Amino acid sequence: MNNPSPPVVPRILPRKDSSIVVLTGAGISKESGLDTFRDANGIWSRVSWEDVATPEAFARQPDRVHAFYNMRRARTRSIDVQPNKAHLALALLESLWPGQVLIVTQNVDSLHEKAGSVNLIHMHGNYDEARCNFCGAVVEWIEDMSTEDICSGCVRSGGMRPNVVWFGETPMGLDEITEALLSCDLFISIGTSGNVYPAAGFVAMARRQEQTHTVELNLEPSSGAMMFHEVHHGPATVIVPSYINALLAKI
Ligand code: BV8
Repeated sequence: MNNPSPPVVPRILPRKDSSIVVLTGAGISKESGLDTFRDANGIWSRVSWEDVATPEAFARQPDRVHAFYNMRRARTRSIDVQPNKAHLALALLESLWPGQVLIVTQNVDSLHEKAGSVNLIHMHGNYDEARCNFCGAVVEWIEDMSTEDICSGCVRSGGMRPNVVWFGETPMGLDEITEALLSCDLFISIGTSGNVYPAAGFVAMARRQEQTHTVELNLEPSSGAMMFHEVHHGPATVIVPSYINALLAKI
């Protein structure tokens, strides 16, 4: 039995009425069985984002883009992919913390919702939804998608796409996210490499406020690790519950 990891000891404990913004990336879903993007055998090591995650790619080869998202959506819906202790710790924080807790996820899976998180923004969308390129209608989508599918809004086919944000497209919820970042007391970044903007710039935005404390909880230092006041490295299912429990022990 390997030795249990030592508990994470927060360097600064926020006031009980503090507002908290949490940014998550693919690393928080890794221990649920979903691949990250830029790790050694990550998604972008097998397929180029220019071929499957841009509007140009969808216009050029929609079937290939649909196949990419159909495979990932089906993987997420398989029974062995469930929220892990890190997702559950964040849902517990939201339910018990006296102050405001907002989760901003770059992930397009629904594991935060399944863990019980409610105050949640999918800034890169969600592949459990489809959007019509013609009329903009957004509907829940759990099966495979193809160019044959007909929009329930405008009744046209060929326009249905995953409701995700591709490179070069504007992320969702930016006004609400910016407002929360510029007024929060604690910004926590979990499971993201800090390579994709504007999310990678959120720590700098949060630090514009003198009172905001910034924490990175990641398997290893991200590209922006030096921007954080406090960093803890290890698997999310270990360091996130440990950090959250230390916060909740204070209330
Ligand atoms: C925008 C789609 C303007 C959904 C994704 C040149 C051309 C075009 C664009 C640009 C350009 N140069 C810069 C840009 C901007 C571009 C960008 O940043 N490009 C990068 C590559 C340089 N950004 C955009 O285009 C964005 N839009 O800028 O619009 C704008 C801006 C502001 C205001 C108005 C308009 C749109 C970006 C969204 C692109 N869509 N995906 C999907 O298919 O999933 S990006 C993709 O990367 C995912 O969404 C993913 O979430 C995101 C970030 O990746 P991470 O989540 O960080 O995952 P990664 O694998 O990188 O890292 C995982 C981390 O976890 C690692 O650090 C690892 O150590 C850690 N980890 C692993 N295991 C664990 C763990 N941690 C804890 N525990 C573990 N067990």
